[in-house]
Amino acid sequence: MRINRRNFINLGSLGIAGFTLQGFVNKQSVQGLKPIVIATWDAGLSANKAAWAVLSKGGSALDAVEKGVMVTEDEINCCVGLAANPDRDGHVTLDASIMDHEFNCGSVAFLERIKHPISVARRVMEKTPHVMLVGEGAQQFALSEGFTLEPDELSESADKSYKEWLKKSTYQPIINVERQKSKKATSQLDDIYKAPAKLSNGEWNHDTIGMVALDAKGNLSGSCTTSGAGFKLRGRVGDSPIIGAGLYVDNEVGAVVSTGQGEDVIRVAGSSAVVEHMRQGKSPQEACKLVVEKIRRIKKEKAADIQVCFIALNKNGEYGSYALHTGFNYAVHTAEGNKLIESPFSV
Ligand code: SD4
Repeated sequence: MRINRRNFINLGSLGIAGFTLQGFVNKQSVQGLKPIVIATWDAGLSANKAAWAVLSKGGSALDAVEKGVMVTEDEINCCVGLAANPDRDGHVTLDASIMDHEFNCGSVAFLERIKHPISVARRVMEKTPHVMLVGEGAQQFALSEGFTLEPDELSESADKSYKEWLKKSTYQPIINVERQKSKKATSQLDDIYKAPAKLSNGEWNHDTIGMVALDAKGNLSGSCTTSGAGFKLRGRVGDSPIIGAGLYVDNEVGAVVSTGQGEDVIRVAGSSAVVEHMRQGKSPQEACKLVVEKIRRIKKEKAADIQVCFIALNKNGEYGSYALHTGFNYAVHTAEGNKLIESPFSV
């Protein structure tokens, strides 16, 4: 969902968020309660609400993270799901992954015309001996599982953005800090990637929802679903469906999900790396920070042109996040309510 300030206030007044703490900077990983669910970006508020409906009744973290992100996949004019921006050839292609507390995992990538990629990913996990299905094969599998083939057409807002993009057919990244907005792309990847950003017109601009949850039984699960990067090269797949990169769950330690420029999350096996830092005793926030800083070191001056963010939840219900740049937020739902937290960041 592209949420501008006005929509954001409306969400609050509609009671979608129990309460919000916009502007609150989470300085430390927070001692959490059980059950708990956390999800990326402001769209996480409504996704959390659906996940909480499962968790609060004693449901499993796995069901919660599927039901939660389905809400975002369903949004009209959303950045996630079939209403999102298309690739360069004008087709929406979707990636998703899911992982439970027993290292079971499933994912789909380059999936077209299926409304709920997260549920297809779950079927891959539960009904096949595989972890990942892509493209036409993933679509065929979805159809064989009873999913419906949706029309091959763009949402109204995506159609508008695509026509606008076609005028130049180039892409300058929009960075989520004002001072960087005028910078030129420094690599081909940056050129094709539309970085998650808060635009100067107040709209949020991102393409992914990632969610991790701890249920009443103490089990962790995670999910991630995305349209990837708007106007990407056809066939481009990001971090979100790559287990260990966009999502990782180790029930002894914690669960992590990422958003931002997937290429740079993949090259450091980002979510798995965050889990390993937590295993070594780091708090969720410290663990996220270590991996973000590694990406910053690798990217050098090109780090100015990308955004990368992680959220992490450990076995004790403690959570935290870290982003490369300002502008990233995430939603946390416990028995105390549903709140939006501004993430700490590196530069
Ligand atoms: C990707 N990580 O495909 C995703 C993009 C994203 O908000 O997070 N956008 O690289």
